[in-house]
Amino acid sequence: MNIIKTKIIQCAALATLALSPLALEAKTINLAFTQTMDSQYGAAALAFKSELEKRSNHEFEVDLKPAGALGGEREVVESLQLGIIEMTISSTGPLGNFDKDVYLFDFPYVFESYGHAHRVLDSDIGKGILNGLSDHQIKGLAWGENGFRQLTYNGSPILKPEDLKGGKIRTMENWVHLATFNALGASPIPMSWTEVFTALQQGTIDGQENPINLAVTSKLYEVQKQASMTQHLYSPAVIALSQNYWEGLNSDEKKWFQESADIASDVMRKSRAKLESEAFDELTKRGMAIHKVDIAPFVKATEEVRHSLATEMGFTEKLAEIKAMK
Ligand code: EAX
Repeated sequence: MNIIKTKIIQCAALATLALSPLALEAKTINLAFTQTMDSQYGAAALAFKSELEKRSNHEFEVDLKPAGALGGEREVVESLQLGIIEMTISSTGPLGNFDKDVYLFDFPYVFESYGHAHRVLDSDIGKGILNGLSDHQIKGLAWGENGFRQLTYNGSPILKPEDLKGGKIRTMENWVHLATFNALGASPIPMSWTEVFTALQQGTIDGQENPINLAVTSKLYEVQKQASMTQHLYSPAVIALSQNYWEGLNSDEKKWFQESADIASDVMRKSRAKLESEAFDELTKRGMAIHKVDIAPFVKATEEVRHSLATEMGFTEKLAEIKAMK
């Protein structure tokens, strides 16, 4: 082959490459979360991925990083603020440390049902808090759902606050939660979720609290014998982007991200409901004893947190507004 012919072939190959959509390099987004792919977090992340990739004709690709692959929730939120990680679906547990207003959702026995929680999150109060995250370099796209938190533990059944006395219960890194478990008489230990399974296995802690379906997807039944349906907190999740990343998107791209997050939010609520309804049978089958409890004494024991602490934080009116939406 002579040199001219070779050049022509090379040019043609380059031209094809330039026109081919494969030659456009997709923008990859890391989406980090601490729970497994079979949890409601995994379901929401998959929904977001498929919606965004479809809408953007694969101009964006979403790389899912489940099970704490990029760190615990507090670390991931910090990385989002710095623009090191693009996206997360996180419980709001660590968010109050960055934006005080999020603590409003951390008071015990404020939400009475899922309907109540959804009404609040979808109202101006919920939207205001979501939008306020932008002041802290976090773009809250939508509320997702973690769920009502229940206790799992080893030892004798916990049916009233006195049974919790001295129990080493892991809480999220959230001081309203810590105050709540202190008020209940436990010895709370704040810890990242990524360390909980090992801590339960080694007996560093006696128990933990989370939506009951996470005990199935995270195999807590391997290290926990009992569960009590204390329903002490409603825990939202946030579907969030690094604010920096958001600001770099054009208006079409922002629309794709927003629509995909709205769909993921809906998927997350539905997935939580399904997984929670299946969890009781599954955990019983796996050998855990699940106790229904009278929550009245738990509500009473945490009264002080809802009063003094809420007053100190300037939340009295907002909490009353939330309670009235039940
Ligand atoms: O995001 O840390 C926690 O207990 C969270 O609820 C959990 O990881 C789900």
